[in-house]
Amino acid sequence: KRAYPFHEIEPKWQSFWEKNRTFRTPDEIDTSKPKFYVLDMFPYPSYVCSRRFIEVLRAGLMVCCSGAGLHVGHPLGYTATDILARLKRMQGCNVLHPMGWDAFGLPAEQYAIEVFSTGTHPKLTTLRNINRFRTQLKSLGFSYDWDREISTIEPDYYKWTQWIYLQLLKRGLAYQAEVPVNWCPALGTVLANEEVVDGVSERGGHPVIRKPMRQWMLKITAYADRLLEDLDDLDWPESVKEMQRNWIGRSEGAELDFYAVDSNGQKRDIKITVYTTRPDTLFGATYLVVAPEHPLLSSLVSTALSKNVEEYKEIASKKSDLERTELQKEKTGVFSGCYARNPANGEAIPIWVADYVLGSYGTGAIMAVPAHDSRDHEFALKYDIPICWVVTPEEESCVESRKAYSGEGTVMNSSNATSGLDINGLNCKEAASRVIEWAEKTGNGKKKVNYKLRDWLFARQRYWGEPIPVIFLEGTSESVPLHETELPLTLPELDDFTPTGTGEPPLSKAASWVNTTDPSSGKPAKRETSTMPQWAGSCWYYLRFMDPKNSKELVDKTKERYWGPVDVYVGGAEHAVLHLLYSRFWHKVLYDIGVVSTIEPFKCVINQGIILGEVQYMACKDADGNYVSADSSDLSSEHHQESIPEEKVMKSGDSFVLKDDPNIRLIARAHKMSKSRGNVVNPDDVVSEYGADSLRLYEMFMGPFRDSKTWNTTGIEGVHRFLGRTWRLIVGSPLPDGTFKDGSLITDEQPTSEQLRVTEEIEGTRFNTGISAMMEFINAAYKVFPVAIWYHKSGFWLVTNSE
Ligand code: ANZ
Repeated sequence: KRAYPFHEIEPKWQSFWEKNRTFRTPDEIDTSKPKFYVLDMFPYPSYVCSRRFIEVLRAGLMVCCSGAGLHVGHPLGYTATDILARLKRMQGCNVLHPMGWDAFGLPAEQYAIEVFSTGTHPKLTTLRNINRFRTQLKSLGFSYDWDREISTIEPDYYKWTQWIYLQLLKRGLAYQAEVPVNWCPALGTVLANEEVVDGVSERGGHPVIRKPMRQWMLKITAYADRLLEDLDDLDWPESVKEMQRNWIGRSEGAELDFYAVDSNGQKRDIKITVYTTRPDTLFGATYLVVAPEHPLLSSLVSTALSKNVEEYKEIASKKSDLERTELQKEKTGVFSGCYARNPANGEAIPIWVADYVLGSYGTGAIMAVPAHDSRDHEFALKYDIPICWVVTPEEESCVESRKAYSGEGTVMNSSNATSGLDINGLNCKEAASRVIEWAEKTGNGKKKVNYKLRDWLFARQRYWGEPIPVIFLEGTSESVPLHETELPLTLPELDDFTPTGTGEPPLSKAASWVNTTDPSSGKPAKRETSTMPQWAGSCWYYLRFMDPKNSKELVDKTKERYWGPVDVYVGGAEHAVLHLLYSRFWHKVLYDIGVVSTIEPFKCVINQGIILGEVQYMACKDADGNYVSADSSDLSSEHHQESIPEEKVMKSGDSFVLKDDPNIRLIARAHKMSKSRGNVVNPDDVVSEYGADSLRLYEMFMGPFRDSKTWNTTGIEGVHRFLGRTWRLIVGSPLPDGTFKDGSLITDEQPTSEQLRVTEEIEGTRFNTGISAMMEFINAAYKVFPVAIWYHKSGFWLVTNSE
């Protein structure tokens, strides 16, 4: 039996494809044919290093630093899109299936700084990583049109990223503002809210603090409603759409005005406006809370309490928004010494300062209704503030349960002759509209829609990014955009690009680049020294693939109209709110200025599942070294765990046991692949041992494409054998003269039902079941054809099957 010679087959075809540019999509195409644009989220060609990995590299413990590379998660998505691209080509579509590099940004720069000495230019490390990624992708046999390869760090490309920025400026969608930003001292830059997770930087896990700074912002909030509404018609995972909805966070309510009062109950000239989604509970507001960063706070606080409040503000400034708003966290606050008048019933209620209210949301102040909001309830109990029930729950009362009732019901205790407001007996919805109506009539407030979405902080104090095409007239903070003809504004060479630590961007060190003149007035000017954030280049790259070499336009209109939007976009679920929201925003702006013809960039988005490392089996052992079953009731902390190799493990029902002693149940668990666990599978190793097709086929066969799956080496051997059998059935059997010839199994017949089934499964992206169908087919074929049928130029050959 002949071994499947993938070592010969794969390089042969890969170089054939390369030489003949087989998968090239020509510039001029027959546009009467249907199109199919299938895209992978282009990779970030930089290793996102763990701290430990960097330490190991630094200590020289790793002999060779191969740097970046693909992990087995990449080929999962790339194989799926490759299958779709090949299928659609066979079905007669014009297919666009390109690949490129998202190569600017913090991780790439951090990689250059941390792994190599500060003298290594990020461009160097980035280009090297790109070369490695490209070689790996080619060795996997993907059918990309390499003629369309783009990289976000090339001036030809970022010229257009800068051009889009100028359009944003022109439309007032880019502006400068002094805002409290997420400052990361370790990375020496500010970060977007989306880049801060649990109070630390998403990349690297460095602490982040809040600090006011003057920054470029993009007005994504101006598109909040459209970003929300247009989600409905997209063929995207429901979970991603829901994450975007929550991120945009639209809520309807009211802004209500409370006036501060002095100790005699006299109205002072300080108006505190609160945002509430429950105006129906106005009579139940027994205190107000202002955020520690509220601008009116200093004028509210009594001298006796100002030291208290200052200390509290200091502590709060060190916490992240997430920490502050976490429901489980104990609420803290300090009394301001000041009172306000509830406009509905005239009562004076205390004003507190508490960090569970955020300065950046709504108005930064709330009316607290402890009876009907759990945070307020907890706070009121802790600080002994009255609780006033104003909504009767439909079911049993919550008064005894000492819990807030936040549901709907009938309003009570809510009538006052002086204010003229009476909402008793109404249901919550009616009551809410009545309160808004009353507030608008009496000048106490108005209806208000709020969004959680914030404007996008669009500047980084880092070197490795697109320069922002703006200058400042010397001595002023007046910004002047570059003229479009001055683009691209290229990034200057710098020897030392490390962050300065002061917030002053590294580019400020490039004196000859920074100092320039304003072309229209001839006056001296300075360039903006912050760069664009990592996400800029990826916001629009899918458009450039349609027309990658155009030097006159971002994309030719006719080409865009033919190829847009992307039909299938495959990538990781981690991009649900960052990249996928930002690019939708830019796309809509480009739509508004007539650059693109569709309102959405990606018709269908699919998230591939995560590939977990091989299942690891652990046995429990007691202090004397005896195995104890994992389901034993007398397991205690004295027991430790021992890793058991797979060959000593046996399946028993739903669980795993020791082969030698089936009474001993084991713990079986799959973990995320990580260097520290030592369970990382390197795709290069798999390719050299089993071939690219085995890797690809295995990853598609592992399970449903969207689910997370565990790696299993036995599984890859299985599909490798299947490939061998298939090959032997079709091309690998000897001819009568003992030689092997290229050829194909020929039939004039209609497609078999298996063939149709495979097409259906691929179109439904159920690759694993499609492969099962092929396996069934090959098994059946071995039974039906005792011989393999060979076609040769000189006629037909009948060949005895070798199996
Ligand atoms: C009174 C009230 C009574 C509230 C009640 C809720 C329940 P959304 O927009 O859905 O997130 N809130 C307003 N601004 C806030 C801020 N800056 N930081 C923290 N909390 C804030 O929820 C809006 C509700 O969250 C508002 O409605 C307000 O509390 C609180 F029974 O006002 B509510």
